[in-house]
Amino acid sequence: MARVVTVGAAQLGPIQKAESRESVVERLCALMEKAHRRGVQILVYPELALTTFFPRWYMADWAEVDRWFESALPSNTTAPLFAAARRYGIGFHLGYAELTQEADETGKLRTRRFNTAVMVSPAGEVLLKYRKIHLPGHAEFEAQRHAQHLEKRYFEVGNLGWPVRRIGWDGIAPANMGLMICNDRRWPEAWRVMGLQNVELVMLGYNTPALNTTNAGHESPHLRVEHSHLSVRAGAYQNATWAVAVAKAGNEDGHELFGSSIIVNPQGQIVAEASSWQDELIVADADLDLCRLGKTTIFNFAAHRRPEHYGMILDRVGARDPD
Ligand code: ING
Repeated sequence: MARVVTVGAAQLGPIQKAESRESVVERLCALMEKAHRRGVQILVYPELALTTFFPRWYMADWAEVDRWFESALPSNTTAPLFAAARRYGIGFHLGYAELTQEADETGKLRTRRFNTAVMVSPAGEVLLKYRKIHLPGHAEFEAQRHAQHLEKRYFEVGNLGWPVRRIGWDGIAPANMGLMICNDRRWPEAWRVMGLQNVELVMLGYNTPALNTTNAGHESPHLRVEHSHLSVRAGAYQNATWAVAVAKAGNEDGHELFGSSIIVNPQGQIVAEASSWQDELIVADADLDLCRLGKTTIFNFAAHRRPEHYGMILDRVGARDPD
């Protein structure tokens, strides 16, 4: 019996600083209603899907910063999305800024902030949670930049690893699902940690500037999309998994993010791609058994990997010239 799951990528157009959460949640629900009409069973929203990409702004006042975070999910504001999921029987992935009171590795209870993504069942249960590990950009204000990219200031490095979990519910075949977020897609390590857990469906959201934030000119717009697609296609192919990569796109208060959301099969082929920079739904029937070919031949890790030669990948952080 083939395990086919109909997945949807719910690309979001721009969210302006001034747009309310309520308005955004209405947009998310409208996309979910459209997904329901298209027979979607799992719907993937972008990274930080409830707000503008606020790390582009320097904020000195932490009370102002925390207004971009969720201290509970669901909350009164996001409850309509959870209600829609129950109504339509759709599971969904959502990226958001997580504010939590939690002990750190020293055992000290304190306020902690993460760039987080969750996979939620139609019944509203959080089945999988991930906190972004690869945080790009910088931690302090940099005057020369056309836009800041302060994820290292506002978020801690994620502390949940890259968990993969076999997830199913009434109506869909169980699948090994995993999450990553945005910049993670550029690092093969993130894909391989999930590949070693036999992941079959990787879900990721992204907010990626269409222009280099220092306007240094390199990596022109078409290359930025190409590098995003290259990363996702390579990760999916080299770990024989489906991947859904979903953008928040468009011009947010004068700063452009590119769209080009894609659904990629375990052969690394793009099977669906968004064509706008607005709210847009793309859909694909993901036959999870397509993962088997790669996992049992070219990427049969047990048969072909040689970890005894991979030590440098763990031992070294930065690159350095040969001795
Ligand atoms: N955004 C970007 C991303 O990794 C970036 C940051 C852009 C890094 C372009 C490198 C090149 O897609 C986030 N939010 O990680």
